[in-house]
Amino acid sequence: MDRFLTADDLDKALREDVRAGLTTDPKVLPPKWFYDERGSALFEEITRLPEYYPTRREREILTDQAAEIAALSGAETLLELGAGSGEKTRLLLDALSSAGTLREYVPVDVSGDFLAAAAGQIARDYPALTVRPVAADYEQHLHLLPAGRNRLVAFLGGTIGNMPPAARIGFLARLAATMSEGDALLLGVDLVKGEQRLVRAYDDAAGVTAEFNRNVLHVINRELAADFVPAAFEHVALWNAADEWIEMRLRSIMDQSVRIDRLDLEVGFAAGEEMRTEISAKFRPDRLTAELGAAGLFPAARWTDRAGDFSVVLARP
Ligand code: AVJ
Repeated sequence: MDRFLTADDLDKALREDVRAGLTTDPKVLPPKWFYDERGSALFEEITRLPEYYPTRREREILTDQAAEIAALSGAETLLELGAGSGEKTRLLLDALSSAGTLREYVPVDVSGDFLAAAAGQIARDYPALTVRPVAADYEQHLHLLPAGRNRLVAFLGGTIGNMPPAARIGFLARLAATMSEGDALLLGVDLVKGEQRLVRAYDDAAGVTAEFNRNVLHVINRELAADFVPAAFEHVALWNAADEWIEMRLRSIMDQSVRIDRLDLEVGFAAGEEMRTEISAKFRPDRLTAELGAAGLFPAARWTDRAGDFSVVLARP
């Protein structure tokens, strides 16, 4: 496995993010730290909730369109950013294998351990494929990913919505800079829709998303020897209409002070104080086309599910 990111790098990044985020006003934590083993399991549970439609809608699109995606891309390499647990991956691998062009699968993820396990399983199930996992942060290491002809870069799930607009535009431009003629980006984005459905998707009745949100506090407790009491924070999900994104926050239910030993830091929270833990931007097709175009990427095809909730775009440099 190629490793551009070690456990030490991750540890340092977490320390920097937590120190910076808890010493600024308003406080903020980046969403990438949700996903330890428990957080990843909670996210899997979210994808099966009745309120959380994006995963089902994207699966519908990929199921219906995989053969066309394969034909249009003619991909020899599937490079997957933020390699998930594999269901969407398999839809694409099956279609690209049937099309006869695919040789190589490159899953990219920050978690080396998770990646090794997932890649091993894919390698067993697709013996004709070269599987080459890369432990990397796609916000930092795009230029280090393996080059090749006719690559399909898949960035699915709507995860691009976690980046604030400036970061997103930088990311797309850096990605475009690594792409050549014959390469394509397969991008999944959630679409703007009525506020109620959006908020419910991020504030489910069973409270799984609330637990997922608070999981970042468990991660900080374990990794940085902190003493957050997760139950002393309540889950908040709101639609920011001006920016067209969902925000998740953690609201302190009382005046409290938290000690983060490994940072030698003491942080106070006022009762009612809110700390932002995630944005999940929702897109309008025209705005997405404009953003892609600004990065030098041009949609060759776009699909939506039958309900019009989610969109997958195939874009080329
Ligand atoms: C995995 C980033 C696409 O933003 O919808 C789910 C994460 N957060 N519920 C999203 C998430 C709360 C999810 N992504």
